[in-house]
Amino acid sequence: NSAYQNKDDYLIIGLGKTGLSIARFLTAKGKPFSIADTRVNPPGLEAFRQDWPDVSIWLGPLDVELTSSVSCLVVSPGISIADPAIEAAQKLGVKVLGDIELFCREVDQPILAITGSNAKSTVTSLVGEMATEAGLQVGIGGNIGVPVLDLLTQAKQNLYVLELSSFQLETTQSLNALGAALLNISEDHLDRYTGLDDYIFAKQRIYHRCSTAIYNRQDSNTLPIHGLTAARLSFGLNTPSQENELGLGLVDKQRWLMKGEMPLMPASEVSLVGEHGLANTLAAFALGFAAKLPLAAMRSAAAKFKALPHRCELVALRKGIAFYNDSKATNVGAMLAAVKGLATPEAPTWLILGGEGKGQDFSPLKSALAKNIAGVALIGRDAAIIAEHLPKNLLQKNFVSLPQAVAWLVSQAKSGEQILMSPACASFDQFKSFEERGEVFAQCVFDLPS
Ligand code: UMA
Ligand code: ADP
Repeated sequence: NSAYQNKDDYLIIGLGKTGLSIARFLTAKGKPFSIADTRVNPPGLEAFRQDWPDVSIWLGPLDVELTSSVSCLVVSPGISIADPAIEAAQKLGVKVLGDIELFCREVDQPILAITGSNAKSTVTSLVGEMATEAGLQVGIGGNIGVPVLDLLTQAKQNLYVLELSSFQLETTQSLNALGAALLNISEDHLDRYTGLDDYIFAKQRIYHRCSTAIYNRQDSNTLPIHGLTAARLSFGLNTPSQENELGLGLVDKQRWLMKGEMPLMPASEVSLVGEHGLANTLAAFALGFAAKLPLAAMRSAAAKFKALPHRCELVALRKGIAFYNDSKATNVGAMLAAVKGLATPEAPTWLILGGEGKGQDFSPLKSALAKNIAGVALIGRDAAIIAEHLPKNLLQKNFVSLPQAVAWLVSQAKSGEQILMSPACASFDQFKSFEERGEVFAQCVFDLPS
């Protein structure tokens, strides 16, 4: 661990995707750096050693002598800035920032920024398509999977659309977004926060010095507490009562997306499914208005947009049964939105729930699943915990594997009904990732006799 004695300007913390992108950025800038990771064998280690054979690497628990030996720590989102060695260095005057901060200091182009407990990737991609449709060169990145500093190596963009996690926002001071949206708040990541308020406070940082703050008027936790001088736009599924509200209204007895009294597009033409799909589309419109995108471009993108894989994605219709893959619903909030959005008296829904429950509170299931749910197949480690919170007379059964659960549901469901996998849990107890869980589900559906 030769990094111990280093006098370099920057110490990158984290040898994952973000850490590697920071190393590339600092190299291009000619800034000296070293790198650390609390893990003994982080994923980016080999790649790093190959590209930077002479840069010192610190592996294992952080140490204050290391973190205070530099003038600046650039911290990856996976590691908490509450780590004692990071906190202590900060108290000694070492600057602590993240890749988003470095990016914001570097670009002059406007930024649209999106955070929330759920629907971030969907809204980010849809806004990106709206701007592309408007003829802009758009850079899309952040928590969605492309480290923001890697966007700087692409051709010059006119606009950046960034998905930001609470972790990324904690280390960002200079976002100054043209439009900043906090979509919704539900319990998540509480292992990294002292409580829900602390998590909300981190999310609220998105509004800092923004030009337009975009919030969900049906979720009071999203109401801006920063950026109070910013213009405001709100979205919600109720009818807008003023010009800076987006919502739903009636035009010739048809439901339309509206901004104040201005009709935007018929709800029936929106491609995202469910009521939550309409909410997400309204949020994307609000961001588009903040960037002054032409209405026609926003409308056309909202009509054409294809659901991202594993997000309430219609896999197939078989024997009149619609199969939805919502494997990305790794928390209760996401699952409740999917159920509320898709299950109706006309389309009773069979649900697949379960996996790694992350200690979440499942008590909201009792009332939320009391209507429009035909039955539940439970899978995974925390199936028994979830079972305790299901409505008493709801048909339910436990399965050791996802394919067995699908087979049972297929034997139960009738034409006109839906089968929705929206597990409300992480997948790691049975699968490599939520993507793999979604693929297994889709394969079961494709394997059904047509
Ligand atoms: N880790 C350590 N020690 C370290 C550094 C990291 O144990 O010193 C662990 C973390 O606990 C984490 C893992 O390593 O489990 C990855 O952390 P990282 O910061 O190296 O992650 P990256 O590979 O750089 O990916 C990050 C985001 N990951 C996290 O915030 C955990 C990616 O979001 C993001 O796409 C990427 O940067 C580009 O911006 C993923 C994510 O899960 C999708 N995000 C969370 C979410 O959406 O719920 C917030
Ligand atoms: P994120 O990037 O925030 O994880 P995604 O767009 O990947 O968001 O969607 C994740 C999950 O959130 C999906 O499974 C979907 O069912 C759920 N979801 C979609 N829209 C909403 C919404 N408006 N409110 C709550 N949950 C939602």
